[in-house]
Amino acid sequence: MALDGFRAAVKQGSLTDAISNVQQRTPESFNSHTLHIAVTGESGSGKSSLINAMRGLSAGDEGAAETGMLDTMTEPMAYPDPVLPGVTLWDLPGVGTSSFPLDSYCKQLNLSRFEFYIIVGSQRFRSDHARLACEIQRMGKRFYFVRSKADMDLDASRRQRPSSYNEERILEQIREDCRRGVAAEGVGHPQVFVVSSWEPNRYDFPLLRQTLQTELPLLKRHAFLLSLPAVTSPIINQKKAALKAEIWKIALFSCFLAAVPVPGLSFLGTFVVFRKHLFRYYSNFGVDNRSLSALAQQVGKPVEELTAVMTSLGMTPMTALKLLLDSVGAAVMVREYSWKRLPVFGAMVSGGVALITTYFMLRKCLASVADDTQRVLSKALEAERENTI
Ligand SMILES: Nc1nc2c(ncn2[C@@H]2O[C@H](COP(=O)(O)OP(=O)(O)OP(=O)(O)O)[C@@H](O)[C@H]2O)c(=O)[nH]1
Ligand SMILES: [Mg+2]
Repeated sequence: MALDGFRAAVKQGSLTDAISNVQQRTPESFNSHTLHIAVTGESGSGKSSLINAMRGLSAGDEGAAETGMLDTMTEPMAYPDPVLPGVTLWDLPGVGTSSFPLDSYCKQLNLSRFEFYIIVGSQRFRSDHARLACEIQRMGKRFYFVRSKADMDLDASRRQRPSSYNEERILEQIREDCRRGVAAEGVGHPQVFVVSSWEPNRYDFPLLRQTLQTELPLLKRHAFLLSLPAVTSPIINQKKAALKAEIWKIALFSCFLAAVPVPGLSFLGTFVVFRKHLFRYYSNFGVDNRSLSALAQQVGKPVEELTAVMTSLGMTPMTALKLLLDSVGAAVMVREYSWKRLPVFGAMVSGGVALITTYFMLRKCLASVADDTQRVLSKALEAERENTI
């Protein structure tokens, strides 16, 4: 997917243009992107059978995923969806086995590399599912919860209470149990489907396929937005490196200014230089007040939500003033005290302090403005994701 316009806007420090570039993309522009869907869940819950059913295959057919009572799977296996364009279904080992205990499951399988998830459960909603749902939420990603083996539940109910048997009521009870379980993890409107992979024409199986098909362009856009922070990071680092390379020149200027024998000039000069460059960094990266307001408006969020992630705001000129008072103040005292007796020594001390203070403070500022830019962009993209679905 062409990202030149987006990259150029970030490089120029125009975050609003970068977000406009994203907003202007039509759903069709994501068609070429392959959505990687991880089918995960407890061991033996019917993940592989679900993938086979989604691909119109039965266990044992050529190219079908391995199913059975034994958990032998160690590596995720990829299966292209034959109907949905640009969809790869990944059959994952079950969670909570001796090879894949819950605590290390996400890390072992590098779960974050997938873009969308289907959590498959075959019994009551369990804590393993809750943990998986939480982890997926934490990554800013989405999932469907599929409750499999509905045929077994219905069968059991028919045998136990044949007189009061009501298929739709039982299915709704199962859906409700799953929804409650997922919602308890803070997921607003969990999408729950009750299916039987043995009967792909019944229960919620057709709805699952239909929903996936309908939401596909949005899910692909969501995945695209999630991939952007990784694209912006090297651009911001490059900008940071370029600005960092010139800090020593600015520091040298402060040093000369500090050596001039005018009382207070050292302090004032360093402060003015610092203030000028701090504001320059803000506008260079596109996180000055005006740009932030425009960006917030563009993504439909209050500006406070964007500024909340910025740590460099603690480095206002006033705080810098305080810092400078502490560090440069000492040098000024030395210089002013020793000026008459040891003028060269005085000038060297105040110049040296101004050089070191300016150099390290500007480096620190630059690093935090660059980090803030990455965080603000991620926040703006997160807002865009919320606007997507
Ligand atoms: N009755 C019924 N049995 C099912 C259904 N789906 C899967 N099974 C059975 O459940 C068992 C496990 O199914 P798999 O698809 O291998 O489950 P899995 O989640 O891939 O298992 P692991 O990969 O070992 O974690 C198999 O014996 C399947 O035949 C279903 O919808 N209904
Ligand atoms: Mg399997």
